[in-house]
Amino acid sequence: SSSDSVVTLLDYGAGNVRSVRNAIKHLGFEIKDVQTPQDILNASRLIFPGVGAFAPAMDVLNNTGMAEALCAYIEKDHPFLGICLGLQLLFESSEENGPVKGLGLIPGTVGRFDSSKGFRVPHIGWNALQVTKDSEILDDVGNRHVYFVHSYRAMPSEHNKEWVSSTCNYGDKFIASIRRGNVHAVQFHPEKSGDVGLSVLRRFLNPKSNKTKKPGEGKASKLAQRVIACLDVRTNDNGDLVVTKGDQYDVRENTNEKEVRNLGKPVELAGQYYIDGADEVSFLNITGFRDFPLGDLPMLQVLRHASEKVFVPLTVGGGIRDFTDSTGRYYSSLEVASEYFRSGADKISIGSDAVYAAEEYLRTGVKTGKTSLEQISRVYGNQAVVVSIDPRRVYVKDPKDVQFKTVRVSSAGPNGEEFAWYQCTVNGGREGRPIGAYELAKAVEELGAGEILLNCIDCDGQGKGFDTDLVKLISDAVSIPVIASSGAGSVEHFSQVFTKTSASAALAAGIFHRKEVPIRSVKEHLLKEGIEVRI
Ligand code: 1PR
Repeated sequence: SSSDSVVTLLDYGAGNVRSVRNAIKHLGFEIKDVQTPQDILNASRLIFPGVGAFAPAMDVLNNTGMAEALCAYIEKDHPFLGICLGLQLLFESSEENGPVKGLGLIPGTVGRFDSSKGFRVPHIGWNALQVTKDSEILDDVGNRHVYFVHSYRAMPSEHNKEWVSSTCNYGDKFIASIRRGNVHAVQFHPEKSGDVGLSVLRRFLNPKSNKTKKPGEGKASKLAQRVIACLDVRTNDNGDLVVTKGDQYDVRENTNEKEVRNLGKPVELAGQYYIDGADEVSFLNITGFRDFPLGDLPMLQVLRHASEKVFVPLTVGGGIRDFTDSTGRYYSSLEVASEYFRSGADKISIGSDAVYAAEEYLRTGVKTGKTSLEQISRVYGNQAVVVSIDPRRVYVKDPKDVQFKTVRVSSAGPNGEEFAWYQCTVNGGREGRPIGAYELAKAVEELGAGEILLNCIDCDGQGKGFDTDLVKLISDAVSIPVIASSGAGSVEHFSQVFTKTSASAALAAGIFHRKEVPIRSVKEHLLKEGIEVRI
């Protein structure tokens, strides 16, 4: 194939660059993987998606001689595109588990966002760029949103301003992209930013493409609230993997066959929701607590196929914990999560295992570093780890009757109770545990969770709205983003949860599977209510 359609990709094996591969292929290019430093020097154009943490990345680059080759390649002004950590590594150093020396091509130190400024860290979601220099590859971005997911950022200064091509406001005005000649790097994820992101990659890969500026028609000004489509997945009674949906977690039809509700095929539905404007797509393997996720390969196949056509973040949960299979082979939760990442997941979500980890942590006050939550966030970064909470509302007459945090409920309980706590459950809501959602959320934030997916068994599938008492309790309790889930039945339910709580995202399933309300209508309603959304 002519070198014109070949892109050299530097994948040092730290995590999920499958989505970058898929985006490059989607744009009609072939990939040549870097095997040796010489491959870098021979490249006609090079894409470097940095994934994971700064220090391990620099270790690999230094130990393989790739750091030196990268610097030589960039100093010759050959076409280069760094993504996320691939931008940060160009700087002098980073404070992440640092200070750690970077490639030193751009003056400045990469530092952590300061959550005390009231901005949730990690910075996860769709934000707006202020383009400060003609950067060519950003010509189609205009005022559209692009997807960020990071806790560290590089700051513009007198010493690096010749490099800065765009900034983004999130507490700090940080560097969103750099450009000098043919050398580009972006802090956001073009492979996860929908059609806007694909246009950035297309312009990098096709520099001769039409130069006409088509500024995006969006009205991006700040971090958008996310609307997430969720697909509960399990095998039905004759072994097919289907999208199902619980009614208060009961997924069986109330017919005499009591078959598993079947709402469609996972990959098809995910592709449809991407086209309809979902900001993220989540797959929940709801029988993962008993089947072995790597055993039921279909789930990995679903991810591989979905990530070939869904260019917004994919989260997968269900069954992420240590496991010994029937032959006695032990798999750590890290191995299970790594398999999901390799198959195309950008984030994984942990349910039951996080409850056990939080109970243990609250009992001992000690971080062992051995829980699935701690191990996966240490290797992949906490922005890749979501904790999914399955709470059920327990009304109490008097808060003093329980040792868990209670809220004054907006509508009284069956016996006029004015308070409630939210009991966590494991195994898909089947077993109640001695810990409240409030205590769990604060504990898992300490243990390294990057985001909370907050379900509510009572509201699940009822279509009567989110439990805003619960969402407010939890989103006020932590400084990581909280995704409200369960109960969406109308477009108003989405604007209610965003105006009554500080949820960063709203997730829904049934309302979309039952084709009651298209995702686009939800976003148009939110826009009308003055809520920032990605269009
Ligand atoms: O415990 O780590 O194996 O994870 C299990 C995961 O599967 C958890 O995220 C848990 O929430 C989910 N899960 C387990 N059983 C069920 C079930 O329904 N029987 N799904 C289940 C829970 C939450 C969302 C749902 C929202 C919105 N459902 O998937 O989509 O509640 O629903 P709605 O908009 O239709 O109201 P582990």
